[in-house]
Amino acid sequence: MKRFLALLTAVASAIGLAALAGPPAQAATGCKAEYTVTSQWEGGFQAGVKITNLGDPVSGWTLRFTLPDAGQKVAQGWNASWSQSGSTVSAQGVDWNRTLSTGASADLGFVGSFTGANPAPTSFALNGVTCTGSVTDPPTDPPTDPPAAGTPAAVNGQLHVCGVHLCNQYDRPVQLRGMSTHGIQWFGPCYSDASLDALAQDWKSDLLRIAMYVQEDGYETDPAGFTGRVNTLVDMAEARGMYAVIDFHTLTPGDPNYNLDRAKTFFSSVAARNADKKNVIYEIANEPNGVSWTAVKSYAEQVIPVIRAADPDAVVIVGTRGWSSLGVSDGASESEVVANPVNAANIMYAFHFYAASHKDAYRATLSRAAAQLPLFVSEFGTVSATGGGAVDRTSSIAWLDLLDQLKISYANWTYSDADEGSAAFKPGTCEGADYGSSGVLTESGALLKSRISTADNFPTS
Ligand code: IDC
Repeated sequence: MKRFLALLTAVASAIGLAALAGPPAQAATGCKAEYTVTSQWEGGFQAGVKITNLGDPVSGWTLRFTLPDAGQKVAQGWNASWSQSGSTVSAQGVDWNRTLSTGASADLGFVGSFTGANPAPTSFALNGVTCTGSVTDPPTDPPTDPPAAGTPAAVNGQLHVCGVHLCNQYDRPVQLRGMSTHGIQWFGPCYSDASLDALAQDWKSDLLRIAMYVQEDGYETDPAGFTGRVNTLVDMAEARGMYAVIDFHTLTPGDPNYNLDRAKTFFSSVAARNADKKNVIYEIANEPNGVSWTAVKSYAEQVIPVIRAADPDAVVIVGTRGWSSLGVSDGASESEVVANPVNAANIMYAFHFYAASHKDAYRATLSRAAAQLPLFVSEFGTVSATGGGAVDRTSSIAWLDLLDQLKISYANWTYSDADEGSAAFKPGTCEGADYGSSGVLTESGALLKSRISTADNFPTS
């Protein structure tokens, strides 16, 4: 009877919902599974599985995974009802862990036997959704190499948003000036000790933006590998006293919700790992395009809580509609953001431009919007929006002067030797170790280096 009543209530509330709000929106899904063999002996082992729900809350779940070797068998488990069919193992949540809110974890385990090898299981799925979080031993504490005294990250410390500005540890507005990587899947050799030494010491850059493409042979092809590479670059920036902007470089498709589960998985991991560092800024979606502001806002309001759960005090940059043009490139304007801001604190909005394509109308938008919204120019180019063509010197200087005047932080596309006008180095530079001499710079690189390397004069009280 009790069960019948519960069923009736469920049916009634489903009908109620449908009648009130139309078909329910598809629930967000996503998960991370961490598998650890805690002990192993002749023919037997004990393993723990930590499962983290990165999607919407669930009130019941089944975890499935595959044991790769035919001789591997689950004998007895705990904190779930366990069963095995062929190589597929199922673990169903029990009374005390059946409900998992967003970001919540359940720890399960089992004792098993094996005959040949005992490889880690593969393809974890929670309620049928593959857990794209890495399947590894729990992460060890990251190395910390606190920035040396006098460097931008040491002087300014933990940043936060104050009014429409980015403020330092003395609650005073600061402007960070620096460079963006190109896609790290393509230009890995450009981000070496030598090149980052040049960026920190010769360029006196305040920040490195780490552009981790999600598609185009990026994150989606190797989540664990790209997460590790980003973390290494965060450490390399920290060791040189630079801020690191972790850019989840969505571009095509333009709707960031396409990558919602990946974003939750990625950011829960990098935010937990880097929570104690003071040099990290999270950029959750590079350039939304072909999508409404309400869709972008909805994405932001699902990803930001995942970051905050692990790293409560970091600044988060939210991409805007129309390739982060605050909507201008889609015929809209900043007013849709002002009227309907993301419901989260300590955030800034991205504004991107390419100086040869985007001129007075875009500068007017930035000037207007800067009075109402905290803005961060997390990407801009001196050339056309294709990333190529000639440097538009006049427009670039007008932009840089405006950003300085408004104290808006920026990262220039790109600190790389790509064969395109926006790159700072001539093609082939990253095959060598010389990033310092003037002969390796392009016109864009020379202009940016001259602008970025001037004294910062950050307030210290
Ligand atoms: C461009 C790169 C180019 C690459 C292309 C597609 O410069 O080498 O082939 O992406 O991946 C953006 C994007 C940024 C673009 C850049 C120039 O954020 O990924 O890089 N751009 O087109 N928005 C406006 C311009």
